[in-house]
Amino acid sequence: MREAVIIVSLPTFGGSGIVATELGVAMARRGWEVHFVSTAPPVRLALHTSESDIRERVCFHQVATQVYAMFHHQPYTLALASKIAQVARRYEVPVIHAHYAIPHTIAAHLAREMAEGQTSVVTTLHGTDITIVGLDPSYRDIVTYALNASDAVTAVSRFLLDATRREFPYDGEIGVVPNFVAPEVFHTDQPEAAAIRERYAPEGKALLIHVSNYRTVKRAPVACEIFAAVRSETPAHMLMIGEGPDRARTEERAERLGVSADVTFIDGTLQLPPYLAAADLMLMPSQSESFGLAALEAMACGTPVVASAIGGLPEVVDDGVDGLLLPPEDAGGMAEAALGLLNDRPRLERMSQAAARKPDARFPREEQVDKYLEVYNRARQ
Ligand code: GMT
Repeated sequence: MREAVIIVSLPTFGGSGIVATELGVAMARRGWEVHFVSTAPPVRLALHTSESDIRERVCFHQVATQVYAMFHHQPYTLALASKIAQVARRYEVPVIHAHYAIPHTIAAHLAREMAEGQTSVVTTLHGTDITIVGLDPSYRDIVTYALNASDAVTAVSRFLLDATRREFPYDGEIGVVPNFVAPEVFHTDQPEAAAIRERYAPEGKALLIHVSNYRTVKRAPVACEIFAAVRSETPAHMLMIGEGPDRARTEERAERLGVSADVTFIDGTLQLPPYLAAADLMLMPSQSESFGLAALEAMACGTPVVASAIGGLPEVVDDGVDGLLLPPEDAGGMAEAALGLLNDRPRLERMSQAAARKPDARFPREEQVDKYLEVYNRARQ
């Protein structure tokens, strides 16, 4: 098979786009021709463009939607399908890999029809496409169609596989390919971390971090509540990193809790790893999380997480070994757990070391890329 793939993903600050980008980069390093199709260049692609393999083998194709006043909502899926079909035809690409079932897989199916070539469609389910958006009555049927018309389907965790089986009439195989991180980017050796610590948490203050795209499911205001409880017992500072719809509400919550002077909000475009490495703990009180890529990124930088025991997080975090898991509604318990660790530095250090080993030991990148390649081969048969 010609070693070329079209990767369709969201360019925004979110896990599915990051995984799609890192997969494309890893495939290009293996000699594949990679075509990203999206509305904007993938967020993390710039981290790798100094490599000649990436510059030569990766191409970004921008989807532009014409804004026409007659439409209340611009038909983005159609523009996306047209662009995928053009790329598939022009470069004779055998595989379209859609990350997130809607609208990406639907656009991929349309593009396949339009391109009239021998193109396979692979769908990777990332989470809310099944657990939240896909369950909405207006989307359930189209997600069911997206699954059944795909040549291969993968999910990022065992949890997501089970949720898909439970909620959707789809009997085909679902391969589990967990998320992974780029080890050359996410690791413990981050020289800028010391200055970040000095700036935000001097004189032995504890430094906590929350990273999210501020959607309701992330419960960012609850992260502030947990922080406020921690700070009432010990000197501490919190970094809230990211952008999204709940950010203003979260800032308001910090103010109401009287901790805004000790909470720094930073947008999501910065170089994340030094901030992760500078922190003692990450707080992730999500209401749902199919995998929790942000937790794995923190762990890779040696920062354990105090997180919700929900969804795919127990597949990522070994409770008591490299992080702590509590029921999502137990914000008080999460605060106590965080305080317990901050007051027991030798235990925190052991957890930090175990966390740093986790991505490579349990989710090595090359192993996950091999799995995706097997899926592409299966989809072609
Ligand atoms: O929820 C997000 O942060 C974004 C969302 C996405 O589709 O971009 O993330 C989902 O996919 C990530 C990558 O596979 C997973 O690590 C996240 O756990 C998952 N989010 C949820 O399930 C809420």
